[in-house]
Amino acid sequence: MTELKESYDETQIQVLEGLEAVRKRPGMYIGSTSLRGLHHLVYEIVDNSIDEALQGFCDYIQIFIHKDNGVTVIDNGRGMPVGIHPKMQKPTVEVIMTVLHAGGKFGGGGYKVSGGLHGVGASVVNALSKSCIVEVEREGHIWTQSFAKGKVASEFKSIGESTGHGTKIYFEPDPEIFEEIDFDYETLTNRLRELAFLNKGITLDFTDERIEKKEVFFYEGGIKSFVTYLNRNKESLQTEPIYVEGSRDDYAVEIALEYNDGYIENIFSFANNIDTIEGGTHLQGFKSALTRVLNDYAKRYGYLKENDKNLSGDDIREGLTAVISIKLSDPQFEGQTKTKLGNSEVRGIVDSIVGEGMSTFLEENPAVGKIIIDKGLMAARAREAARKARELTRKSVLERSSLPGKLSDCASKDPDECEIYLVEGDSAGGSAKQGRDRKFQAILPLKGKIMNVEKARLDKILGYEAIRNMITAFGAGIGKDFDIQKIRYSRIIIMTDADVDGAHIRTLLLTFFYRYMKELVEQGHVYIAQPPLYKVAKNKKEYYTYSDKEQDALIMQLGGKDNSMNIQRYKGLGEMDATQLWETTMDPEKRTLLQVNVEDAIGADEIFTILMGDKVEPRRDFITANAKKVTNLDI
Ligand code: 28F
Repeated sequence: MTELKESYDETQIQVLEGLEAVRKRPGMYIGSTSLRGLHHLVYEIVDNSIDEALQGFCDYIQIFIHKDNGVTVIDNGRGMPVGIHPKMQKPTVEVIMTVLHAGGKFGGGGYKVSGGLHGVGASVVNALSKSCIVEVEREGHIWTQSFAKGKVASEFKSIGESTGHGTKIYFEPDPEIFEEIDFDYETLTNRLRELAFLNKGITLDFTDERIEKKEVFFYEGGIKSFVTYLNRNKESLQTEPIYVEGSRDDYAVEIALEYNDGYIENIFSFANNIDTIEGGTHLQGFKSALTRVLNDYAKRYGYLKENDKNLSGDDIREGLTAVISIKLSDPQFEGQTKTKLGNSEVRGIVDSIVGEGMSTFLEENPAVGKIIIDKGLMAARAREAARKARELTRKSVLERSSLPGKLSDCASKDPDECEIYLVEGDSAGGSAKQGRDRKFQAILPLKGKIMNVEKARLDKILGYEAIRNMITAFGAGIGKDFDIQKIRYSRIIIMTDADVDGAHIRTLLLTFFYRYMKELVEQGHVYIAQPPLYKVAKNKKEYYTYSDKEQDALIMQLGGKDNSMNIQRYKGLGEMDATQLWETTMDPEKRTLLQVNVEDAIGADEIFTILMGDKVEPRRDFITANAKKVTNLDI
């Protein structure tokens, strides 16, 4: 046996062990085997095409979801190299598809952006696919090789001639691995749209053959178009977003920003096309540059006098929508979910690029400068009022004795087992109080209308008793002071009537939580109680149903409507007595709760803006298009 042969065998064994490991513990490589992990497969492959595009060799990517949930991705790049890999002594395509981490660095120079959060590439997708076929057009030929569960199923060979160039990968997710293999149209289009925004000039052409739908994403303006898109349902204060780009060494920075007439700060940051939900040094650099440049500008042009206090970062970011995108060759991701950019050198780079770009813009566009500074000055005045109001609530939160009088607290003080019902109206509140298990269930009746927090600042919101009561009862503060560690209940349960008013209050509450106690929603602490719609009594037996569909089914089951049957339709919680409310809606053994989750912050912001914002038209469109979703609160 020659030495070469021996090392070949060794690498062969390593390859098998590598992909075996992926199949044994898929979660380690793609996060999970749920829908999220499934979609990750598509992102891995598309990211490889995007990498090819970022190096300047590809501008068109097609994505197909076939009827059986097989996926094809095609790009018009150079095509994977078709020669023999010098070190591995086998076709490079086979190496890319079967060796874990192969292709980690693409060529020289360019950013290896690939891999979403996990950066593991095509071999992982191959390992987790029942079948996978690669086709490469390059050097006058069409080349192909196929695989099954990561193992070679056919040798790499030419199957014809072609003058084209590019890479095509077909894969069929392995149902032995994934809990579900049904791709979600919205999830895919949202990510593909985002990729098109983040990589201007690239066309992402998506076809879902299951529903015969096609969408093409292409944005000449890149993240500038992204900001326009994010603000599309808001009243913008500018004619177009401000756009700044620049690069230092291996770092390419782009930012786009636009103010709207609202009060919400909406900044999305990305590093190598990955959504850095937890922020990081690029975000810090952006914020510090923006605050500095705008204060300098305000001083220089007399908006702020010599002795005036500077505008705070929060003042300056009120009503700001921005996207920050950085591409770098060695990103360090930190934080709980590995979505925080850690590279310390990035802070100064982004700060200096944004600082220069923004200064130049303001000098050239004083009218926009005035609008932004005026907005910041208004925010500063309101902030002072809000600070005073917040101080008051904080004091009352600290003194346990001053829990709201309306609150019927539970006996337990262990947040993990405690829950609080937010109940619409005093009479339902009374039944809930009587019916509850006071060991772990607290009741807070909410009287009157909750205000629309989307249209007001914190100081005004705190003027509402219902809001103050919630803040005090929860015990975790609000807004910037909100600290989820201090929360007194692990489940916040909204219990409203099953009518339009109930739905309205529910939306208002959710908006409030999302805007001012975001972690509550993000970490799944918020629930919607499901009171029954009907009670049916027949032969001394009582049945409760929770939807019209369930009701129809029950009546069928009971042999159809007749005189011996008594049907009651509940119009409000107040029509149930304490026992009924407990049995149908509050008893953990019997109730169903809808957990509110906000997977996608961009989508969530959009829904709240549409539902609660000023523009009537998008709201009407949204409600008609999503009538079902809204009632299910499937946000
Ligand atoms: C449908 C998915 O995977 N596209 C790809 C390329 C192009 C090259 C490449 C890929 C070189 C050193 C491995 C071509 N010519 N689409 C894709 N397009 N991989 S994947 O090279 C692989 C690396 O180690 C390519 C010259 N250099 C690179």
